[in-house]
Amino acid sequence: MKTYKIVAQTLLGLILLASCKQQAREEKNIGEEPKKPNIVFIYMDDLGYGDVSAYGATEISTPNIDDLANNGVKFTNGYATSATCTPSRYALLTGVYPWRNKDAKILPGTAPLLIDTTQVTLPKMLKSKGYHTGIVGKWHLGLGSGVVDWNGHIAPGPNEVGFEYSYIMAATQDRVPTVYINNGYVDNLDPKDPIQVSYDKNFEGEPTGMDHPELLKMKGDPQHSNTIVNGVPRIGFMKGGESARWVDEAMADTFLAKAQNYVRDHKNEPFFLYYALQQPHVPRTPNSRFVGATTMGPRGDVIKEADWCIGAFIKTLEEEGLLENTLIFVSSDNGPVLNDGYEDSAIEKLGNHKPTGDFRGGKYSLFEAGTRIPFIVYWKGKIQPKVSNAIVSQVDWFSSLSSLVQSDATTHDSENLLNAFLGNSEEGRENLILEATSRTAFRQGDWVMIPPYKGPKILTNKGIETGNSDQFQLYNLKEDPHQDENLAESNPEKLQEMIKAFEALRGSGYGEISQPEFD
Ligand code: NG6
Ligand code: CA
Repeated sequence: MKTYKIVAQTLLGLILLASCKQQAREEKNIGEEPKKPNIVFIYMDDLGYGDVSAYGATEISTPNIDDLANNGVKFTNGYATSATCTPSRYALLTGVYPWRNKDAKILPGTAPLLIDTTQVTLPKMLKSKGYHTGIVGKWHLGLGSGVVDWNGHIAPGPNEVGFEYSYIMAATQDRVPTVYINNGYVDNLDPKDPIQVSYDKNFEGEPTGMDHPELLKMKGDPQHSNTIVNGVPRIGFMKGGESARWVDEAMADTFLAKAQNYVRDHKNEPFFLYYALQQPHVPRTPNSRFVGATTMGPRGDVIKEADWCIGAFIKTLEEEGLLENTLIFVSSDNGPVLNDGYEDSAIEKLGNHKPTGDFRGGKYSLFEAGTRIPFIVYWKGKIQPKVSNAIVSQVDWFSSLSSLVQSDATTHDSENLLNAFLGNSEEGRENLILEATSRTAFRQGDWVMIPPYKGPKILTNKGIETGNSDQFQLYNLKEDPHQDENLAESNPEKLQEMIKAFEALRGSGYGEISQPEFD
């Protein structure tokens, strides 16, 4: 009986002590500045609107992305600024529409840095507000300022435009150099085996996919048939750097581990992490754990792999006690493509899966599927789950986050849509300029206007319609999301109104551009 009394008293004491401490903590918070949330971008490469089960996919399930979509704000009118990678990433980091910079096109692996080092960038802005800033994954915004020596300090690059930590691939998984770059230095490089890279000509004695098809585990088209690395032929030529070459099947785990370590290393300060996954861009090389995870072959399997990585990454935030204090954006740099240069049976094994959802076009296209992508904002405990139809663009992340951290940095193109992103408002943009391979189109309200452009109407190998036409095109997305009925002739007033509003923002001369061939 006595022992029972002592235990009960001790327990009561402990409870009282705990509640006093809690009260003290709460009191201390009154009048304090709100704590800065960590900010994370989870950015996929070529993931389509219809590739995610929360966005309607039925033939593939993406439970970890779905968790974020279903417990955050799931945008149905969310856009990448461009239907290809480099321009979208440029806009994301600068808050400037990519068509304002004529060099913001798909870059070779040897291209110089596209962002001016004096330019305001999202990571610089966050850094000025006390954030630590890091990038892990795909860069594709150019490196250096001329001819790069891959064996020395590779700069300027991410570290010169605002990132304090960078662990990147230079361009794309299908382009040389096929090495990771750690804060400006090629990782695991043996100085006795220097790297040389060229996009003009091969190095003597180096086998290419063209001359040595017997060395290939995956066949490429002529553009993807230069230097062979790990049995995969690439775009561009490379020699040396054997110990530094990445293993494609380990790339997802490599980037995930770097992203997780970044979180652990910086958990005691506000951080911004741009985690740029490589999937499902070509070459699709799932880790053996995911081979056969779907019936769709490598494209489906790498989507499962990426979804798993996202789950593992979120778990790390949770384990570190950071999930309630981290604002997470999940999206993709452009729409989907099946055949993008390698024979990996993406078309043959597609089955009933619809990567574009109900939209027309795909990567490289001015039709909706080029730029309408999954767009999710998640903040555990702070954002009420909702589906939002507000028109939002990744170019708006800059000004919205600037507002969140109470910076006064804004740009002409980037709108402060913080309330929409946090699910507190349905108000998005009134209009938006869309871009695909340097051509531009205009969305305003429910309407889209595509000016006439020269060039192929369809990329035949890919089966993707480009949006090119001799005529103006006008669609009402509310009634006709698949853009089947061109209303330009039947509604000339609306067409003129759209052209006028577009030209007021874009200027004239936009019609001179024609689409380069991507087949
Ligand atoms: C194209 C490549 C394509 C892909 C793309 C970049 C050819 C014919 N096609 O030029 O395979 O690498 O560039 O994709 O070379 S992106 O997602 O980075 O924009
Ligand atoms: Ca891409």
